[in-house]
This record gives sequence, structure tokens and C-alpha cells, in this order.
Amino acid sequence: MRIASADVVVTSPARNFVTLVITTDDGLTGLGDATLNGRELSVASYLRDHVAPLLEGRDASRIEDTWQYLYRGAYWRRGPVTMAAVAAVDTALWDIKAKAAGMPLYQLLGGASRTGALAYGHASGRDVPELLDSVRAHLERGYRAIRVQTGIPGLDSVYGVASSAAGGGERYDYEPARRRPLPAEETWDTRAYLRHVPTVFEAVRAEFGPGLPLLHDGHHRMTPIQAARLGKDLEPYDLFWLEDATPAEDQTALRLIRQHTTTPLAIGEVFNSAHDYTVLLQERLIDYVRSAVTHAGGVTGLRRLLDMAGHFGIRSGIHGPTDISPVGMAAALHLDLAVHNFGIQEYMRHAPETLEVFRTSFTFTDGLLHPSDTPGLGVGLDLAAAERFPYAPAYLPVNRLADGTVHDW
Ligand code: EZ4
Ligand code: CO
Repeated sequence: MRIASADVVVTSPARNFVTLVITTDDGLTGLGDATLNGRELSVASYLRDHVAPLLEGRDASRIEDTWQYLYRGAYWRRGPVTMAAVAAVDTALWDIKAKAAGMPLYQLLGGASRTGALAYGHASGRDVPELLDSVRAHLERGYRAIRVQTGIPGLDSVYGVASSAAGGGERYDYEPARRRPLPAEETWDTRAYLRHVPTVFEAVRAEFGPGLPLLHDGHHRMTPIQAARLGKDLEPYDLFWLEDATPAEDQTALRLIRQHTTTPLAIGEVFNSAHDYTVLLQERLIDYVRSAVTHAGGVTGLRRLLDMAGHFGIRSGIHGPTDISPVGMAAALHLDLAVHNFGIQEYMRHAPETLEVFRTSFTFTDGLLHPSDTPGLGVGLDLAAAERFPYAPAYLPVNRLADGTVHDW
């Protein structure tokens, strides 16, 4: 079974996605997600200009060899663009191998370790009453674990918070509503944030009781000592995790946070390799690893990372916002089902336009996701539908302090 072609599809059904389609000489196709939010065309070029010509004629069954060939062979290792490209090839080859076997991918990864993957959704509100409505809307949709983000008094807008209550507070995407050629800019104030967040969790616990798993994303905005304080202040509200408390690439910063708080910590959505985690795992500085299949070298890359985390008793929390395409999401679900050290799966539902282009078969029942038993990943790509949604540049926002200093977000 040889690779006949590797084609890159860039489409924008409600937001931008880059998909690799690998076709074999016996007519099987495999899909891989290569979407890097705000830098999509770099990965498309990497794949089209530098990877597709290397793939044609290769044995499609040699997944590990192809991974190593692209990773080591390029000389320039790691990095978000490279690893998203490697991920797309790897995921498409796993899709093909599982289709050839007539099995859902999770069977090739060792079979199911559970009946489904606990998913968490994104509740948000500009103020507490709007947030409580959003949590209620998520519970009605079947979510059994919920991420909580709110506006901060004194700040105009905050990333991660829906700019309207329509849709239950789920959509805070910068696409397509705020699509423009330049990134939006937001103003940030960490002291106002630190004062406000504990009052939000107090209100949510008062309304929904102690049982509901609640999560929060700090989007890398705090210093270690600020994060230590927030972790302590949130202990009474028993969070499932506090995510990205500090800039993720500074692994040793987590030592200080860990010394001060028992709030569980999650990090890693911006990482692209197991090497980004070595200190975090060996010193048990986090509780959950957040990498996506799409950004960390595919099914092969993420499986290696999750196995390494498992040795230290650290669990998965695979990144699953709407900029992970349904292809990347399906790949995550097969790993979620198969690995022993599953923790939770992020699940922001895709827009209807996205689901017109990507035909999914995964299910969401009683708060649990299941990838379905369709052979392969279980996702189809409708090329005619994809052509109806041309690419348009769109960016994540940039954060500044009141005096104009660029800040993490
Ligand atoms: O900001 O996917 O936990 N989820 C997140 C996401 C990320 C975006 C970046 O592309 O933090 O909303
Ligand atoms: Co996050």
C-alpha cells in the first residue's frame, strides 16, 4: 500500500482549518488535522512545499518510520509549525491503517479502557448572572463538567468569555464575528482578576453545589506568586484544575505554585513535544497534560507523551477547542478511549458550517464522548462543501496592560 498523493485542503467553515488528505494506490484515504490558529498558511506551505513531495510513493503502513523520517530527517526539530505538519501526516496514516484493518482506531491503540470520555464544556458570561445561565445551558446540553470564565469588572472584554449571551455563552471565538486582518487588542489587569475570580467560584458553587467538576483557564496571565495565591484562594471551591496559570514554557515556575497550593494544575496546550514536559512530569509539578493530537506530533507523538505522563501518575486533558478540527478531535477521542491515564476531554462543539464540511460520527451521551465504531477515525471530508468556505485571515487577540505593555494572555 503506497501513498499516491498528499493534498492540503484549506477551508473556513465558521473558522479556518488546514487538513491533509493522503490517498493510497489502492484507493484508501486518510485525514490529518494541521490547523495552527492564526498561523494556518505556514503549516499548509510546510506540508505542500516540503512534505507532500517526500510522501509520494512511500509505504503507507510505515507510520513510525515516516514519523521519524519527518522529525529527524528535517534536522530542524520541534516547533508548532513542524509538529502540526508531522501530526497531520501521522494522523492520516493511522486513519488509513485502521480503515485497512476495518477497525476503529482505538482498537489498534489497545482497545477501549472505558465506555466513553468525560467531556467538559466552556461556560462563560460577562457577569455572574450571565455565567450562571451559561452553566445551566451546558448542563441542559448534557455536560457533566464545566469550565468557568467571566468578564472582570473594569475590563471591556476578556478572551475566553462570549461577547453575547446568545448560544449559552459557548462561543467566544475570534472567528468569524471579529474576523479582521489585524489581531484585536484587549486590556488586562491581573490584580482585578485575582480579586474577582474567587467570588465567581463562590457563586457557582452556591448555585450548583459541591459535586459538579469545575475548571478554570488562566491563559498564562499570572506570575508564579500570583498563581500560587489564586490556587490557594480557589481551594475552598475544589476545582478539577487550574489551567495555564503561568507562561507554559517556563517549566520551573510550576515549582513555586506547587509548593503553595493543592489546586490541581494543567498545562501544555501550546507545547508541541514530550520534551516540553520533562521537568513538569519528573517533578510531578502538574496533574494533567493539555497537548492536542494536532499540535504534538499526532497520534504517535501524543501517545508517547501520555505514556510518559502515566509513569508519573499524571493524566490526560487533551485540548479540544473549536480550532482543533473534527479530524483532530476524533483522533483525540480514540486516544481518550484507549489510554489508561485518561483524565478529561475538552469539548467545545463545532459550528454547524464546520460540521457540513467535516462529517463526524462521534457521539456525546450523558456527558461522555465516544469516537464511534466506524473504521478509521470516523470522519469524512466533503470537498465540495469545503470549497464554499474560502480562507480569510483571522487572529487570536493581543493583551496589553493599561500602560500599553504587551502582556501574556
Ligand atoms: O486559547 O484554542 O483551553 N482552551 C483554550 C483555547 C485556546 C485556543 C488557541 O487557539 O485555551 O481557547
Ligand atoms: Co486553554
